[in-house]
Amino acid sequence: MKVQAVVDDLTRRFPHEPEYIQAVTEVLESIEEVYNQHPEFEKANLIERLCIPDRIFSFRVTWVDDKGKTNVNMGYRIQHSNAIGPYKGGIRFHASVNPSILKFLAFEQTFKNALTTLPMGGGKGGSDFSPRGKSSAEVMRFCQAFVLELWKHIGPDTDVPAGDIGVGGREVGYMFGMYKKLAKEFTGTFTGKGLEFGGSLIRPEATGYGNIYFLLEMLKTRNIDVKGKKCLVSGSGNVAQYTCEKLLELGAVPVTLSDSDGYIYDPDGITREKLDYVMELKNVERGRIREYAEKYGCKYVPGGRVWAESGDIALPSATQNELNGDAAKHLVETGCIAVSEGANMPSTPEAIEVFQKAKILYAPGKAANAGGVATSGLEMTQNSMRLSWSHSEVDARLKQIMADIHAQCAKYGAEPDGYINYVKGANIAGFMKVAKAIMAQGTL
Ligand code: NDP
Ligand code: 2IT
Repeated sequence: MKVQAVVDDLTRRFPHEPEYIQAVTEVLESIEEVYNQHPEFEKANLIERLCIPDRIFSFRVTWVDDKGKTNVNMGYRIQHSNAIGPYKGGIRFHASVNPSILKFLAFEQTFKNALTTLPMGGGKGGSDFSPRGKSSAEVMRFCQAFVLELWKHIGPDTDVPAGDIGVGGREVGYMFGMYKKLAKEFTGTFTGKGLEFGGSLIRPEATGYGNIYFLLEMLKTRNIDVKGKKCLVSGSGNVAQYTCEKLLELGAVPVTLSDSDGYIYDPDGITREKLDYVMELKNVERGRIREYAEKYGCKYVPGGRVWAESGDIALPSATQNELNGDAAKHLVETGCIAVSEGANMPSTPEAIEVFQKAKILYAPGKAANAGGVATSGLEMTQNSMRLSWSHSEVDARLKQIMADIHAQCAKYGAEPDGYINYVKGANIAGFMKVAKAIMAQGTL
C-alpha cells in the first residue's frame, strides 16, 4: 500500500469530502508500515474495504414548526463497519452536518470502538437540522420525523445510535419513544437513554470523565500531578461540562469554556458553583456562554477560540478542526504540557505535528474520548441482561477501559526515544483488531 496513491484515488472519487479524506489520511499514514508487513491484507484489498463505508442511508425529513410552516432537512445514517459488532455511534444535529463530516466520524468511530475492547462496529448519523432557537415541541417533532425513516435501518443487534453534538438526553428520549412505537419493541436500540427507561448511570458523564481518566494515565508516564494545573477547555456542552466536573474533583483549575459565538476566560477558575450555573444555562435555559461573563464579570471574546489563552493542559471539547497549527504553536510556546481530545478530530494535521515535534503529551480523540461510546457499550450490556449496574460499578469499568486503551496506545505507539505517539498507537491497535476480524469473515 502506498498511502498517497490511496488518498489520491479517494480524493478523486469523493472530491467534496475534505474531513473524510483528512481522517483517512491520518489513519493510513500511521498504519502503513504495519500494513505492509502483511501481504495478505493487500491481497484482500483491505484498505478500500476499510475506508469505504458498508452503506449510507440518506433521506428527507419533513417537520412542521410552531408557526405551522413545513420544513425540510436532510437525514443520514452511515453504517461504516460491523466487522466486530453491530454498527454503533452517535447522531449529530447541527447546521454544518453533511456526508463528509458523517463519513469521517463513522470511520473514526470504527477504530475507536475497536479500542474500547467491547464488541461494537462503527457508524454515525445525523441531520443538518439546527436545534438552536427551536422549542422543545419543535425538537420533538423533528426527532419523530427523523426516526420515521431511520427506524427501518436500526435495531439492538443491527445498529445502535446515541448522542453527539446537538443530541443529548432530551433528543435520545424523543427518538427512542418513536422507535419503540414503530418497531413494537422495548430494547436497547438507542444508548444515552434516561435512567428511568434503560439508560446507564455515568453515561452522561462518561466522555468527559473518560477523557480525564486518559489524561491521568498520560500524566502518570511523566510523574505529573493534575492538581493545581490550569486547564483550557473548549465547548460548553456535554463533554466540556463533565470534563470540568472531573477536573474540579481532582483539584485542577478549568479557566475557559466556549460556544460557537465566542469564549469566556475566568482567571479565578470555573468553580463548582459556576459550573452548576453553566449546566443550568446550557441544558435547561439553552442560553449562550456570553451570559457567564455577564454574570461573573470576566472576559468574553466574541468569535474567538480558547487557544488564544495559555494553560498547562488543553482539552478541546467542541468540534472538528477547532485547533489549528498556529494555535498549537502558541500553546506549546506558552508552556502547555498535555492535550487530550474530548472532541472528534479537533486538532488539524498541522497542530498534531506541532504537538508531536515538541514531544508534549498528545492524545487523539479516538483514544481519549472513547469513554462515551464504551459506556454506551456497557448500557447495551445492561439492557440485554435487563438489569442496571450501580454508579460505582460503571465508573470502575470506565476507568479500567480507559487504562486499557492507554496501555494499547503505549504498546503500539512507543518510539525509540521513549516518546509515546498516541496517534500511531491508537490507529495501529484499532486497525489490527478490525483487520483481523474482516480477514476471518471472508470477502463480503
Ligand atoms: P454538545 O452539543 O453538547 O456541545 C457541543 C459544544 O461545542 C457546544 O458548546 C457548541 O456550541 C460547540 N460547537 C459545536 N459546533 C461548533 C462549531 N462548529 N464551532 C464552535 N463551537 C461549536 O456536544 P458534545 O459535547 O456531545 O460534543 C462535543 C464534541 O465531543 C464533538 O466533537 C463530539 O463529536 C465529541 N464526542 C461526544 C461524545 C458524547 O458522548 N456526547 C462522545 C465522544 C466524542 P453551540 O451551542 O454554540 O453550538
Ligand atoms: O463520538 C462518539 O463516540 C459519540 N458521539 C458517542 C457514540 C455512542 O454510541 O455512544
